[in-house]
Amino acid sequence: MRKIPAVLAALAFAGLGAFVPATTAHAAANCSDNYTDARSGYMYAYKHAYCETHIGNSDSWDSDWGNSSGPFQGGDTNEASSILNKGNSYEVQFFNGTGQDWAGGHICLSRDEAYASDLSNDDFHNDNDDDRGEANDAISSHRWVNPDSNNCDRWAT
Ligand SMILES: [Ca+2]
Repeated sequence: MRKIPAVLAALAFAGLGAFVPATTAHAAANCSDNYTDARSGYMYAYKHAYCETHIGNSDSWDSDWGNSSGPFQGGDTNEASSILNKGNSYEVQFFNGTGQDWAGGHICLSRDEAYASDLSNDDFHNDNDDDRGEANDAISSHRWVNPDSNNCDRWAT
């Protein structure tokens, strides 16, 4: 369901509810509900999968989720397990590291994808081993990037 826009996903669940395990339907509906309620132009991060336990949100950038400034601070770093993009015109690029050089491992979340409900399915772009999920509990900064730019080498799903 992650490839389907939130509105269509909601419709699909309404129509196919009898065929979807209740736990899966509830979990996916949570990110869908959060997306509906999210502020336009903002990105969100959550401590747990399926958009449970809000960490923070921002219409700006933050080069260090572990410092004491900006929208994400202190214990927010290395905590996100699901993410959401309700931006108006840009995609969100998340980084394993910190700093305004915006270097190192990254993963992007598109507005079309809307949310990644479980980062244990996602790796940073420079992670080419066979393990999965290294983006989970490992995001430490983010910025908005133009969808026409070549900044994103991997996309969250
Ligand atoms: Ca910060």
